[in-house]
Amino acid sequence: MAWEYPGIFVTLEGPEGAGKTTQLKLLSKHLDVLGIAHVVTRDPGGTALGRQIRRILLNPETPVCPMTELLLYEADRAQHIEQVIVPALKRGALVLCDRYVDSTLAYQGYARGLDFELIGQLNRIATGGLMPQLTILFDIASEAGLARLHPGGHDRLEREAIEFHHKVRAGYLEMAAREPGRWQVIDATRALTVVQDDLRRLLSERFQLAGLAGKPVT
Ligand code: T5A
Repeated sequence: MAWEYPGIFVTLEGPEGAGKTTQLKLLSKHLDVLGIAHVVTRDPGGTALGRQIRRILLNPETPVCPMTELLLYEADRAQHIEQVIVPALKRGALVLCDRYVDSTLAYQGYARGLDFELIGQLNRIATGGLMPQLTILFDIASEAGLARLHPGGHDRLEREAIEFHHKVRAGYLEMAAREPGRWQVIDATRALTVVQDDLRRLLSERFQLAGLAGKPVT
């Protein structure tokens, strides 16, 4: 499908604790300095409705069946696409989204074991088929990522068994290998500033973002 918007759509993916949120904050500050119009958003929770869905999804006290889980992620996404992502792309902004449809394939498909065809269909229904132009995988071993997170305060997904998290990571690596034109993999185990350099370089190589790469990370 030809790209139909003046904006640019980039998604960040990865296992727990890979550092996506931290990297997006650093990048956003730098984009502000450069005056590049951008929107940082996240899936789930990029809208007011989505923040309510996110609380339900991540609450460790509430059991959620696999199909309910899938449908809640997709409901969040349908709202997010219509209310935030597509309007920003129409305005010509760079949209940087922390997780998107590939998270559903990794978590509900590879790890939870739900049917990939069904997930693909629901992803298309929720998004109208809108796919990112670039997806960056922040790759880290599951144990190392989980060890970075707050001890004792893990959310419902973070509390899954380590085998679940291994499947998530393996799924991501498989998807990235299968579609190298869209995916780029960053080694997320390195220092914050090194990872940030890589992120800026990848964006600059792919898109016309004046002055993004090659400046010291602050
Ligand atoms: N999910 C999501 C599904 O199951 N299906 C779906 O369809 C979707 C969309 C979302 C959960 O929902 C699941 C996936 C998730 O389990 P979330 O809180 O949004 O929940 O989950 P994450 O995106 O994984 O958030 P995390 O906080 O766990 O990971 P991040 O954002 O990758 O990591 P970040 O930046 O918060 O960093 C974590 C810690 O590591 C440190 C940071 O300071 C922080 O303390 N850190 C580093 N330390 C050392 N070196 C570095 N390079 C570091 N980078 C960060």
